[in-house]
Amino acid sequence: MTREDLAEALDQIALLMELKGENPFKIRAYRNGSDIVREFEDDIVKLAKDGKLQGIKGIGEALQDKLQILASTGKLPFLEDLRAEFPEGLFDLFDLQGLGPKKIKALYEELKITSIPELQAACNQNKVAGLKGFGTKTQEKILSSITLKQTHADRFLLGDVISVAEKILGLLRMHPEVSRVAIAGSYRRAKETVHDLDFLVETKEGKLVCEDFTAIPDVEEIIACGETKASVRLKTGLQCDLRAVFKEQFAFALMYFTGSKEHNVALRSRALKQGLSLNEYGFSPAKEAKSVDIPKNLYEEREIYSHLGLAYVDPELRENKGEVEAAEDGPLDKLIQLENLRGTFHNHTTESDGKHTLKEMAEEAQELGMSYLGIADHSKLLAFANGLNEERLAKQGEAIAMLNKASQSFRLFHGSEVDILKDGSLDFDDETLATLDYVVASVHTSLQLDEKTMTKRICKAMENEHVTMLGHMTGRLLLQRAPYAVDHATLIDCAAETRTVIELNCTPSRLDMDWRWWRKARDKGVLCAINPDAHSTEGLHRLSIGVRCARKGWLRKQDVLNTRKVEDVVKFFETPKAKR
Ligand code: DGT
Ligand code: CA
Ligand code: CA
Ligand code: ZN
Repeated sequence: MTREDLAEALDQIALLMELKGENPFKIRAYRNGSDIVREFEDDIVKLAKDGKLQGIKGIGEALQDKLQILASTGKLPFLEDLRAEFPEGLFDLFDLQGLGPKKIKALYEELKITSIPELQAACNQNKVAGLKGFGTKTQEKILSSITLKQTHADRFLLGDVISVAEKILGLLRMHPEVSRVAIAGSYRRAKETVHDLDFLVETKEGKLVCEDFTAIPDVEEIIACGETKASVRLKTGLQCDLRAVFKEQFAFALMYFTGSKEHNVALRSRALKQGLSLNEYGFSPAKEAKSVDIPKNLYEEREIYSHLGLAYVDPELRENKGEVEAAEDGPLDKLIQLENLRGTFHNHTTESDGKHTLKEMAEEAQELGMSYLGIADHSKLLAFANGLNEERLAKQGEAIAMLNKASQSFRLFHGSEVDILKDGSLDFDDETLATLDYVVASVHTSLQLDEKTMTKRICKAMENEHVTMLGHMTGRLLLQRAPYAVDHATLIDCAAETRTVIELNCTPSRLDMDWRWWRKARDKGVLCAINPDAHSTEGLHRLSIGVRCARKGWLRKQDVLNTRKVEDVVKFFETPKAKR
């Protein structure tokens, strides 16, 4: 029983109560409770087990009881009974974008819908639009989110699998018969979503290690287990593959299973030109080749590349998008690293929709070794996110100035995530924007505009002298919501012309602007800001995912604004855009 199990149970209770239409205060108590459990400083699982939850603010008696039962028995009859009141398939509906408990309740009660296929059928028969509170637009939205879910059914966000990947790597590393461990596949290439995790070990005892692999925690199903490979599905649905190889094979297997397939194809055809056949086990003479020396003792990927006459290619670049050609001409440019970042810009506090205060965010940033932190809370248009008006913005500026006065070694920058209105104007006037250190401009409303109108709208915002950077360019929510229609190339050109920075938003479901566009942006001289868009102190830790995406987009240290020293960032902000 983990902390997350406890929190998840409370969340589920809240959801089910909402579905039943119970008292909103009761529901809120469970929601708050799950947040508290997730963030509690001490070992809350142990406290719950020992029945020592009294006195924790926000955890009343009803919650204490349930947490204790769950922590000590691993089961919660109360929750099981609640669940039993509804058909199982109904819970899948919660994964659809834009469907909350109220709507799901209506669908269930009025149309007897209990699963995604039933909902899809009802939409197709135009039955959903007629329900109170729905309409044709909602029906269309439901249909498109079902389609989106179906296309991505078996993919996971990179950011969601990092902790389990690290955990399994750690277990494999500790195995006494294992001498080298790696994770390959799309995970190593830092794809924004992954289908499965591909582990690789060097061992003389493949069968044993495969067997032990099937015994890692949280396995739902053992798909295969043999002499050199094993495959399991975890309870989360994530598949994990293991390959066990000998020392001489390791580098070849790592290269092969890292992929991408397209990169492998390009390497194999190079090998063939040297009379060599290349596969996951090593080099061998190609069929047509008469006599060829087979290189021996290659234990590192670098040595294999070198034998093919290529410089080493970082895994993130292995998509056959020009990296093989670049590696023919000598070492590739050094890609950005997490250690290069000195600060970051787009972050929220309790002043808008963040969970932690200005001070807490600043402390966490310092804890992470940053020398500056930009605050950019929402602007007034986003009332649901508690966006700031001019007055509150000014007050926040004073608070930031105070904190800055108190510290020599750390600097807070005062910014705003200002909304780009439908016509491309901004949610604050120029006079207000001029009081800020910098401005992130983002679209959060009117997402349905056609591509041309949307592109023009965003360009207009970038033309504003005060707009330092463009936030989450396409608004995509990976595996949930399609990007809004924009012309990337035009926006990149516009950013280059107006000297507007483009954000790489590190939220695991965003990773926006997409890695496929960064090399082009970089070559046009557009600067990137790697922004966590943190809504809590925890969110600041996401920078590492952003850096991996930036690397995948071929970005170097000099292409990223937040690698600069604080005094250079100050200078950058103070310089008129045209001269930056
Ligand atoms: P994923 O799992 O869909 O997120 O993407 P990958 O790239 O991890 O794909 P996966 O797990 O099927 O295979 C891992 C790597 O193994 C892949 O990137 C390249 C290599 N590989 C797999 N199947 C083939 C194949 O048929 N031909 C070649 N050349 N390589 C393959
Ligand atoms: Ca994979
Ligand atoms: Ca695989
Ligand atoms: Zn935003």
